[in-house]
Amino acid sequence: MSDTAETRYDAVVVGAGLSGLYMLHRLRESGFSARVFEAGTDVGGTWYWNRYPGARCDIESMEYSYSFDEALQQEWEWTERFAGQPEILRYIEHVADRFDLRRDITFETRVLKAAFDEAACHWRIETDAGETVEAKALVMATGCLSSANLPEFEGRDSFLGETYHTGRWPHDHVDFGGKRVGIIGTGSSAIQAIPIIAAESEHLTVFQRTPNYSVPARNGPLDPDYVREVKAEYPEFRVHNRLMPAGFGSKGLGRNDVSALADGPAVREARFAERWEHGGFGFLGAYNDLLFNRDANETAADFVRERIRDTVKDPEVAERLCPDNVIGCKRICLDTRYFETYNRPNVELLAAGTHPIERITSAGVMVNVMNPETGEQEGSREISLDCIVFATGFDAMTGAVLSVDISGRGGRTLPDAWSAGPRTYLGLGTAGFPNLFMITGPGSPSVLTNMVVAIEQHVDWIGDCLEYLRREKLATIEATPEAQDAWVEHVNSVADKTLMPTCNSWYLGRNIPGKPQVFMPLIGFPPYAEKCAEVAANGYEGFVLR
Ligand code: N01
Repeated sequence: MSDTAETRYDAVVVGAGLSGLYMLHRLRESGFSARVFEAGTDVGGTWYWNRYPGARCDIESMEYSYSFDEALQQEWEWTERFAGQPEILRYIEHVADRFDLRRDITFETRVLKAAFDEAACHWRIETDAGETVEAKALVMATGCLSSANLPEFEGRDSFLGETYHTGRWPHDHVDFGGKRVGIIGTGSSAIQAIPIIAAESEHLTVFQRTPNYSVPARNGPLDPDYVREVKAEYPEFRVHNRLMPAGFGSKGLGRNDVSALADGPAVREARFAERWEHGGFGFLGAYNDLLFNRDANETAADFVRERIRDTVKDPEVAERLCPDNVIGCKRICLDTRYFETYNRPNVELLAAGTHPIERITSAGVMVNVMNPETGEQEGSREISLDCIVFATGFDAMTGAVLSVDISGRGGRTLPDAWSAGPRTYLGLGTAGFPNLFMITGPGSPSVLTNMVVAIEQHVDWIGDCLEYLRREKLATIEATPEAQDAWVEHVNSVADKTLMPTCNSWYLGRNIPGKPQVFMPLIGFPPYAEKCAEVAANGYEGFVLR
């Protein structure tokens, strides 16, 4: 085993997205040696891979950015209320340049394997470039939505046309002009891509398994007065956002702290309409019980269904687009003229109720044609296509972590430790895997929070923890099984008080056949951040330090 400065690091970080980049910066600031491995050719993570037409953030740009450096947040000029992918990527590249981060990042290199060496108390990490390095700490900055889900449709690989996955979009421009395009899926990615692909292509067929709720983003140029106002007190603005349940929105419409059932229909309609016009996630803040009470939830769901019926001219198509599940139990989508797109003559919606996908053929997609009254199959129809876009989402929250062959104490593998679903303490560590840290791991608020806020809180916690180990001359930190069991229980009990576990969402792993079904993110950022701070202040309570 080599012991050179080049191959031993205080920390190895996997991933150079928003979390890996800030982790590297923080490690350097604390005087640690660090190396980052990144599969892509450059920085950006989510915003590097998801270049599909229309890709845009659903958190406002003044909030979806780093707060750790005042000069950075003052100098960067966002142009739109919700930034598009190219602008976010430019921002991340700017951060990489500004803090000279690339020199410690090895691009186009995947970490294949990481094994904890108990005798030496370090991780041994192997890459697909044939390199092996050692590190005291291993930080998985692999993102929550980065392992693309490409379902095993029968005949998938026989299709002779072009295929794309929204989460693995090519870097070169994809020209849909004059082409017949099919898109599978109607989640956030599809809802953003569909209006643009419809406008560019000759014909677009949308294959919808489950209709989704979407509210208008109302994106537009940022108001310079608003930018000035935020920048005049950026640090305070960040503090206020961190105190919001999901880490954003302190200058928004806020949450109306009454039950939806306390207002009569006319007042309720006006409240929902105000938020619908305002645009963005604030819609679900119209009342305080929309995610807790089924009847309250139904009032918001009804409002959105009515807007779909107002917008889509063909009543049958409108009905196919109306979801009947709980609004907000899947991540709500933000759109720009999504439902309007179904009024175009070159767009067809095939819903699984009447036209489920049977298989993919060399020429397109074969659907079964079902009788809507009897549910009996009446025949099949082949949709001829030049391109298929898979907007089929991700193996969320665990997919990327588990794609690395990680083994901890006694050679136990992570897939074995997580065979019944992910088990973590605070979403930061997992029992049996010393000095393994996850940024925005399962069991932390992560995807239910403004991701940049969640990332900064985790990176700072990990940075402080590594400084503590160094100061106290400790070799390892590891979650205790008891603290972990109690934490998993806590995450589930918080979710069970809400309507969020009630549908087939990726929060529960239900989008991936065979994946254990566990509600993975923790609801509520501020109490979580407080708990993490308390754990650290109490000498890392719930962890064993050796
Ligand atoms: O993925 P999804 P996504 N046969 O899993 C369908 C974030 N994000 O990439 O609902 C047929 O939501 C699936 O159908 P169903 C955001 O957090 C943010 O769109 O499972 N269909 C669904 O319609 C988001 O939630 C932004 O029945 C199949 C779709 O594919 C998350 O990323 C933008 C299928 C997948 O939807 C994921 O969004 C984009 C099958 N076998 C993404 N398998 C913004 O910031 C799956 N589907 C705005």
